[in-house]
Amino acid sequence: MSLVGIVMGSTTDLPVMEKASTQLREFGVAHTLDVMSAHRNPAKVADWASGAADAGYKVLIAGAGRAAHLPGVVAAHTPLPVIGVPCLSDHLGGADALYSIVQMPPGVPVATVGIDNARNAAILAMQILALSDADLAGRLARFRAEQAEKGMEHREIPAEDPDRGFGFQPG
Ligand code: RP5
Repeated sequence: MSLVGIVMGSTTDLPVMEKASTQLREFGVAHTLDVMSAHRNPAKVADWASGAADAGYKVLIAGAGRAAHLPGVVAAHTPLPVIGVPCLSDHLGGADALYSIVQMPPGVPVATVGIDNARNAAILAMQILALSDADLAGRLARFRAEQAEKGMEHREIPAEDPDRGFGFQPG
């Protein structure tokens, strides 16, 4: 059964939203990918989002660009947590989508990640799933530990070569 439902407003968003799918696949989390637009297929979106909880989904990820109303419309039709991904378009540097998604009025939240950051949406979705899945929580903890290791570097700089430390030139 698919636990995460990924939906996007257009196939234009696919290169971005596929990154969420790749991240979920890496952790073995079953999910679906759908393309449907809040303005071109409004009835389909309402239908999909209304039925998502009964279909077994636990978290939904919705990505869209421009006047990105899809995540908010999805959130309006489901009690499930919805994570919005603002997708970059050729106008306004993605700020249009970011503001549209993050500025949901109080009462119907959409957890919003950064522009084009579908990978973070997948990680956040898995963190939500991990609240009731100890095995997934363990894998996420290992993932965090690996990142911590990659984020640090230690270099031994011999006294006779004091310039060779992260490109830092002592002044
Ligand atoms: C939005 O408009 C979509 O989410 C997409 O990011 C953008 C452009 O869609 P297309 O006109 O390329 O289908 O609805």
